[in-house]
Amino acid sequence: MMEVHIDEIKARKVLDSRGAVTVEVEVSAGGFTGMCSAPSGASTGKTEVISFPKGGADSSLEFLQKKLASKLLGLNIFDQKLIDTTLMEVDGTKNFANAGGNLATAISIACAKTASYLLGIPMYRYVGGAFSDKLPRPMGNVIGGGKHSMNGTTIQEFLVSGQGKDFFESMLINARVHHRIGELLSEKFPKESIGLGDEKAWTANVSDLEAVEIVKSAANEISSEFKRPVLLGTDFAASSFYEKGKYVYKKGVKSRDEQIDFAKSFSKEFGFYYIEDPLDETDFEGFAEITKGVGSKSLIVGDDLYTTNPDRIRKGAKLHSTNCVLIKVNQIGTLSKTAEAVKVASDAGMETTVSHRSGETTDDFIAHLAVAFSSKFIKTGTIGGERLSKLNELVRIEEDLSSS
Ligand code: 2PG
Ligand code: MG
Repeated sequence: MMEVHIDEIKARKVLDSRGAVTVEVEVSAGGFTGMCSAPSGASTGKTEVISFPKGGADSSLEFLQKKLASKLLGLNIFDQKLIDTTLMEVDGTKNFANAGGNLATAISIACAKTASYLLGIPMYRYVGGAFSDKLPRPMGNVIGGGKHSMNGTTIQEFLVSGQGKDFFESMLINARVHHRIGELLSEKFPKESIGLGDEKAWTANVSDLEAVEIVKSAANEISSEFKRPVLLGTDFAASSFYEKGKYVYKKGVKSRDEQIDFAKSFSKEFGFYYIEDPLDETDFEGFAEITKGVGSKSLIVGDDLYTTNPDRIRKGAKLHSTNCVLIKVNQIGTLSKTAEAVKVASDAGMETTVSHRSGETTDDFIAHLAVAFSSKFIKTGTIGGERLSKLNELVRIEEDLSSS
């Protein structure tokens, strides 16, 4: 293995797209510096690592200065596994309670960027290898609610995925569906102002079923205009409205069995291709029931269910809980563990979707990871600078791939 030692690590506080404090890290080795700033979720899974220790980002920075930096300095930048195990060992907890998962994520990714700069290759190729050449399709949030907005739908996300002739056209289709939904909502509510949620999806006082209709009709229109298919998706984020064994919607309550049937109807009746977290994060068996019912037609995706944790994905694979796994680095805290999660999923024949968080930074590392991991989708919004930094980077990657 080539050896170039880490000679400097700097970290600072910056704000994310919600205006919340997060950390940005710079790692230098051999005259090159990689930088990464970590995102944060709002509908976090119970088993994901914690973003910040009790004292917040300041405690993360103090931990870096007092405990972590001395152990990382001098390590070989190309030994990502050793860097990541050092992060875990020095933290000393299972959930990055001392360092904070956001600091760990930012260091881990910054190291991979520095290594790729030293080699003079893009990060997707450093992480994915010589044969990583598959682009994901964009899965973009167009109407949202749940924990991402005030007074929106109970279901957290209604998504679309344009199947354009190239990545640019796919993301343009998603943006056009988003625009069209804005028009449809203002026709429906001429006297009300309509807003955008955390991920820049529309948020309005519509029921979940009204949202289904609006998304379907806008997607159909834009699909005809472009003469390209537009897939429909949803992220229930069901744990966020699960209370004492029931699913509590703004309008009405569903039992577990009713929720399972409702989730299946998204595939069977409404024609949705992508269905994320339709049940509470502990219900591996219920997920399996949905996958058994509609998994041949639709992707059933585990996010809070797995929290990018290889052991939980192994359990889901054994039980056939889902046929797709959502991948978020800061749910598990390191690139090595994330790559292991992807491997477990792929070995079990499951697809992966690399995802943003609702509180994002303009960092584009997930664009590179989606290509490195040959993921089927990248879920990263439709509009908004912090979302477009990833989407536009994929346009550049597509160009890079077609010229190589
Ligand atoms: C999700 C994500 C991203 P958050 O649930 O999939 O859309 O939300 O980052 O709030 O967990
Ligand atoms: Mg989710």
